[in-house]
Amino acid sequence: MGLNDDGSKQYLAEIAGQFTQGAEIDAIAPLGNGNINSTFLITLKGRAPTPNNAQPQRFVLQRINAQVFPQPELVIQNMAVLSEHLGKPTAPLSHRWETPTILPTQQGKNFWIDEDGEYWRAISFVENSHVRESVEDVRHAREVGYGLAMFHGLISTLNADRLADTLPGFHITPTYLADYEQVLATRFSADAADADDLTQFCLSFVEARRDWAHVLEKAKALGHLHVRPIHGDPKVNNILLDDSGKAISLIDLDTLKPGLVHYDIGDCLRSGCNPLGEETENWQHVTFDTGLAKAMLQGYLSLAKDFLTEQDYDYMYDAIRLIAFELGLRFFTDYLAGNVYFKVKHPTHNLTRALVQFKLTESIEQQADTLKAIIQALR
Ligand code: GN1
Ligand code: MG
Repeated sequence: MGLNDDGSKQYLAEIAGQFTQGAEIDAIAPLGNGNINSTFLITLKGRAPTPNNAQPQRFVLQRINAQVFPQPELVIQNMAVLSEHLGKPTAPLSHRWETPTILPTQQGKNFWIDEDGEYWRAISFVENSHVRESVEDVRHAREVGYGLAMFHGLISTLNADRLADTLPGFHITPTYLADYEQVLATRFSADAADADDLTQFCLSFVEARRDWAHVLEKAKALGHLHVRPIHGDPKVNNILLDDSGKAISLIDLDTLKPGLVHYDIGDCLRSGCNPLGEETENWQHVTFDTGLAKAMLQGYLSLAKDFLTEQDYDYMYDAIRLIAFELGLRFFTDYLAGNVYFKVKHPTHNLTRALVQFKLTESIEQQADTLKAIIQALR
């Protein structure tokens, strides 16, 4: 059956019922604004919040988009590997930190496949937390950076070989360029003279950065940078805060897989240092805030300096520039392809999103010296 984010309540209740261990459902509500999966918050009847969440009152129900993740069971398997890794005894943490875990079905399985072959899973909900859509101030920026480093630190001892590559090509910019070429060939004549002005702007923008866009993959091939477990999507609204504003969780573990920490650093900064946010319509005025970037990097490096190499710092500026550019390229390609990957609210949504990321990239480029100096001072 087709399902939009409002869903069919009865159908959703049936699916959620697979994970409730007999408890009755009180409420089902859409959660967050993810671009790929469908996510719901389930509240159970007759439960009250407990300190250790032993009998959770709420949990997250998610349908994994199988068009994006060709093997949804591997996404779930990676999360199980992470839970097992985090379950191992370590030195006590200095403050609260929670990582969502998988909740089993009645039959003790990690997911439920519905009659249409869709994969559903339940995940613990981090109580007493809140999420913000954009970075509010320097203190928040520092916490976002700290949260990413906390997560990187926890997974730095996990062997990347234990994680499946759930999304081949994810954050490999040359792969996105190749996809883009293919879509272009089907859309335009050789000179693309038939494209409108905004499309022309995007086409030239990509063209001018085509060679440089290989920078991180080249560094990987040269052995300058090394693959390790990464989060894959550490945007601001995936970092939860407690009431005092401290980072306490990095959620949305769909893209946990082997990669470069640079993908995460770039993604975190492109998301957090864009005060207008990635969904703004006002793309002409998008800028990259280097003050927030400095605070975010300070927060990140306060922990991450322990596991970064000198060469990791050498590619930090490029990473920040590249992931903004890459996301713009992904949105633009999807716009040209007819919006087949990212959920959209209107036909030009992905074009506007691409323009936002390209303007952000431009702003990063204009402030290259400032950013490089910030990174240099923090080494
Ligand atoms: C997608 O679905 P969501 O919002 O968690 C995308 C990320 C992008 C992000 C941009 C698997 O994440 O890579 O950065 O949109 N996830 C995937 O908002 O492609
Ligand atoms: Mg995500």
